[in-house]
Amino acid sequence: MTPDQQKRAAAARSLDYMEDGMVVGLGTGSTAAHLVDLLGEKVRAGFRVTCLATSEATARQARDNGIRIVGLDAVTRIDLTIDGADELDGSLRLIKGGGGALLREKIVASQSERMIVIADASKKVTRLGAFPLPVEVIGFAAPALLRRLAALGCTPRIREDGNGAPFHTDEGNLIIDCPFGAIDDPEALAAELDRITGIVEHGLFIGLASLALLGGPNGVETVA
Ligand code: ABF
Repeated sequence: MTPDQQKRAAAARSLDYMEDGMVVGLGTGSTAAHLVDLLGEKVRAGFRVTCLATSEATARQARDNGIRIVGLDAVTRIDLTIDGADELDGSLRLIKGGGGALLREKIVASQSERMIVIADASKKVTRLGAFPLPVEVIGFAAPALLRRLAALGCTPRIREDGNGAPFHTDEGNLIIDCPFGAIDDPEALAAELDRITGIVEHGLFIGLASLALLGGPNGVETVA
């Protein structure tokens, strides 16, 4: 199986956790795109689900697939969120935000009764940090935050779009990518980042996911 087929297999397995009538958060990224595609098939066959999207891209894809997308004003609970990840460790701590949607992803995940991660098996690591940690910041604060983040032990860079201009998130903020190499204490780093004014949110997702479905060469592995 190719990595893309492994992602699709993980996405397909996650549908087993979705029940008729649920309110579901839909993630962002290529693995989540498989999920939206597969869910669309079920919805067109009569499955009923109400969804929140974690990005404009996912919202568009879902609507194109006939999936009902609502905002947080329309629901009082989210039963389940299914989303991808850039890295996850054995304790289900995640790095997310490579796709630039970490803020809405974390808002939706933190409002959810349950979060399931779907990914190909290459995303599982023993130690988080090889993937540069995305940090979403207010543009005005970015120059000062580059210095603050460098002092934490990385060489931070403002993310660019494909044309060499700063990349803007769906909320109009900037992303600073922080290659830490290896993060010894993810909880401590998350707490440190939470304290810095001007940082809107960061890509360390800790205590949010309760299950990961990882597509690999021998099928889908479950990490709980
Ligand atoms: C989103 O998409 C992100 O938080 C993460 O950055 C990325 C994972 O992408 P993919 O599924 O394409 O590997 O879930």
